[in-house]
Amino acid sequence: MAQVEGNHPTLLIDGDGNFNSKFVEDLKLAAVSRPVAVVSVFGVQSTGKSTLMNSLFSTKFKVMDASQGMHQTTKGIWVAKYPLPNPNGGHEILAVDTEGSDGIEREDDTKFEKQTALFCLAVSNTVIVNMKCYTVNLNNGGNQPLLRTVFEVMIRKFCTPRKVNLVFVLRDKNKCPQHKLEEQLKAGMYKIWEEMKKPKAQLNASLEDFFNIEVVALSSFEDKPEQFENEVAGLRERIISISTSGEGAAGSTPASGFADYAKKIWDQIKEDKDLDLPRYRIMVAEIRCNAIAEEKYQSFCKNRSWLQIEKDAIKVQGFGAKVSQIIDIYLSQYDEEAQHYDETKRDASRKQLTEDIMKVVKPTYLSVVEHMRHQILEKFEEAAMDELKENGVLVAMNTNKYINRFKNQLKDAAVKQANWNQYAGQLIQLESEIDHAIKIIRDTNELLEQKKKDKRAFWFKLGSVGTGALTAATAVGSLILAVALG
Ligand SMILES: Nc1nc2c(ncn2[C@@H]2O[C@H](COP(=O)(O)OP(=O)(O)OP(=O)(O)O)[C@@H](O)[C@H]2O)c(=O)[nH]1
Ligand SMILES: [Mg+2]
Repeated sequence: MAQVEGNHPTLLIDGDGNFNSKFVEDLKLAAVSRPVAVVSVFGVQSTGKSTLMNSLFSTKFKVMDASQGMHQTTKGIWVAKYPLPNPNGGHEILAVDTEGSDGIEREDDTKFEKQTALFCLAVSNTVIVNMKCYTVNLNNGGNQPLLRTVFEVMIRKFCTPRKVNLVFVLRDKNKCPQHKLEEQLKAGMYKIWEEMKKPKAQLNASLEDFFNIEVVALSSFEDKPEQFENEVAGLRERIISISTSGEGAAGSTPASGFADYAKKIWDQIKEDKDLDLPRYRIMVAEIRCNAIAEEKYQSFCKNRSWLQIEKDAIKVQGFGAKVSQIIDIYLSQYDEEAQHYDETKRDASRKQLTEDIMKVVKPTYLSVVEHMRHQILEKFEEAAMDELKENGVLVAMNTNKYINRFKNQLKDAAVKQANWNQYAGQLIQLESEIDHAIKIIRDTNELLEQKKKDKRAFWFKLGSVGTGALTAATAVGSLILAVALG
């Protein structure tokens, strides 16, 4: 696998326990929607943890400069991104490097060490325990207390039991065959496990209920660098494979939401509370899905094409298709960014986003439809007047023609994502407006006809008086009536 320029790490939690919420921005993960797979390392101080992570993930964690003497290098908890784009089935791989245990710097204070172990177990898909080969019997080199800590926090601190990949990386491979080393290491682990005081509910739990254990021995990075690199390549493949299959601690929490998730866990650890990972995942899903939806809503409101349509709505041809297309852009972006969050929370925020966008779109849509209805009604009235002129009466107008035309226009204006009824109400309104128009035209016509009749009656009455003097007037009146009646 070709390596690319490694990513620089950023501080996740400093040595005093302060959480750096900005790490997601530091690592440019804020817009990354694919889920994270986390691989962390811990082990005794100066055993080559940072060196191993750098070799595995092309990261640039700080390593000890031996020319300055043996000393603690990594303080606190650091994180870096494995820089290969989309390395394995869409996961973003985060490497977490930790402060070594058993250093003189913290004297007998093991609180931070316990918190670190718990944090790594809580956020990681895979935890690497780094140790020198010659310390495998666990009676020296500080590994025994470290493993006891790991096992204890795992069995005590999680509300729901879960499984973590625990990969023991034995450094500076010696002549002792790997299966022997593995046997010895496991014997020591089972001993610690058996002796450990377990909570009542977990009295019969086995190590394998909590861990998928793997053991790998590596040649010395210093003395056999080529062999070391080759072996690390195989280890990298294995670790990526086990870290990206199965659910993992963060579930499918996307990289963009990982800061909220990790922060929640660290806060609980500092307060010495038990960890409820499924609940944090849901909480983070709710916060993040709402935030994504809000961002998409704001972007829609500022979209230039939409603002143009809103301005010239009644002149826009194919209003519905155009608006639906713009809305689709933002709903698809939402789907993409929220895809890995809890489904229920994701769906709820999407529904809210759609409703919010519709509140913006609806007044414009209504003005378009109203305009269309007025135009259809105008056309109908014109046709009715023409018919009246031609036939003298309004017999049976083909109103269906206008209703169907309006139906087609409504289809054109329909916004496909809308959650309001776009047809029934509008059609009923047009039908009643047409009926009303027919009634008005008929009534007016009848009134006119009546007036004409009244006029005729008047002139006939006048004509029947029969005096010579009036004959001329009658003739004019008849003429006017004739003219008036056309
Ligand atoms: N013998 C040997 N030395 C190594 C190996 N890997 C790294 N080193 C050296 O060990 C020293 C410590 O390496 P780091 O990677 O800083 O060790 P670390 O465990 O991260 O140290 P802390 O962060 O202080 O706990 C450096 O001088 C490395 O060059 C190895 O495989 N074998
Ligand atoms: Mg280090």
